[in-house]
Amino acid sequence: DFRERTLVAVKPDGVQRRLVGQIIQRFEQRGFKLVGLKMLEASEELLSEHYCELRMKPFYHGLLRYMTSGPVVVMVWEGHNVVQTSRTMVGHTNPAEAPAGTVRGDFSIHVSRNVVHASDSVEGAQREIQLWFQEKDILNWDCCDQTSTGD
Ligand code: DAT
Ligand code: MG
Repeated sequence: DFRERTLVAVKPDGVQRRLVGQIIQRFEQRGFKLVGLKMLEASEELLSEHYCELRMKPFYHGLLRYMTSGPVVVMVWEGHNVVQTSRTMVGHTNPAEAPAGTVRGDFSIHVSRNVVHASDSVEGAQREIQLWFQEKDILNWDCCDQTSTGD
């Protein structure tokens, strides 16, 4: 499915460490298509929905404090197998177990400051995209090498 979509977010530490450009570059370079992008300070309400499955975890409150500590950059990326490939590109949740070459393996050392989020399933991605984006803010566009200039 070439229209598969996933949600990727640069977390507050990633924004503060000026890693947004490098993270976007990796997804562009791989061949995925950016169809949604915004920067915001996420509310606790939004994050508690986003991380609803983790509500009972001991790190949950720290996670919400971290995720509200500054702006995040949230993106929707589209392309063949984008959910699974993004997870591979992002690397293991715990950066200590993330290989070099992955975002977490290259840019982070601690599980509670792991720089980036990526949806973990196609269904999860759909849920998260609906949560973070309005339909009108996700844009369909065609590549210039596949369309006539018209002039
Ligand atoms: P992922 O972000 O790789 O999908 P997850 O969904 O299991 O991982 O957890 C969401 C975030 O919660 C994760 O990126 C960082 C934080 N987290 C997970 N496990 C943790 C732990 N053992 N200690 C501290 N924070 C943790
Ligand atoms: Mg997750």
